[in-house]
Amino acid sequence: MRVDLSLYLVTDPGLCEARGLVETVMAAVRGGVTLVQLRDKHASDAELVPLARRLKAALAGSGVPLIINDRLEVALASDADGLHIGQDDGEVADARAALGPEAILGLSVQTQEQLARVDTGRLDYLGLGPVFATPSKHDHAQPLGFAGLAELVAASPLPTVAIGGLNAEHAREVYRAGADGLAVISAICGTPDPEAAARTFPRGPDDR
Ligand code: TZP
Ligand code: MG
Repeated sequence: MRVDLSLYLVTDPGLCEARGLVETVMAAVRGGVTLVQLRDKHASDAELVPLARRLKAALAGSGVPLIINDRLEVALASDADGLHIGQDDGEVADARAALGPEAILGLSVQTQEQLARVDTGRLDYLGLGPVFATPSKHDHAQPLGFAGLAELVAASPLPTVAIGGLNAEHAREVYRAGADGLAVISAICGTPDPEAAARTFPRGPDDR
């Protein structure tokens, strides 16, 4: 499935708490977010399913797909549009088999070795990062910088989205590295006005 990766919002339960998670996401969508990932490392599946369903209902009609981080069962139970998994979150083949051919399936990649093993035919995109060190992900891999990002993008068989410590100021360098977009948590969720924050990002490489 072709997916618009240009401004990919990843949620964080703490940073989205002030306004409410669904409110925060919808404000960001009004500001131009093209894809939303529900990410919560601590909530149980039973807690996440109703939240995912509310988010899916809120996004209906916006054209913005909902991706679930890590939890295949939550993605299935909430009728989300897709799943994003990391290197230790199970087999891509199993996730694709369970989700079906129409779902969006993304994988996090941090190194050339991981890239060489990517199951290209079953994935829609790769998340590459972290570009910079970030407090939003504990125990993240060694930051890539823009040079490392560019090397991974050049070798990627799939569309790519850069992640990790990114804000609108970095968009030019991310696109110069060849990525298809930016994925952010704090640059949108961690601001008092997520809609305005989203608007500061360019809509792809040719905007601005
Ligand atoms: N994966 C790599 S870095 C990261 C994830 C989920 C966190 C990105 O958050 P922020 O606040 O945009 O740096
Ligand atoms: Mg994961």
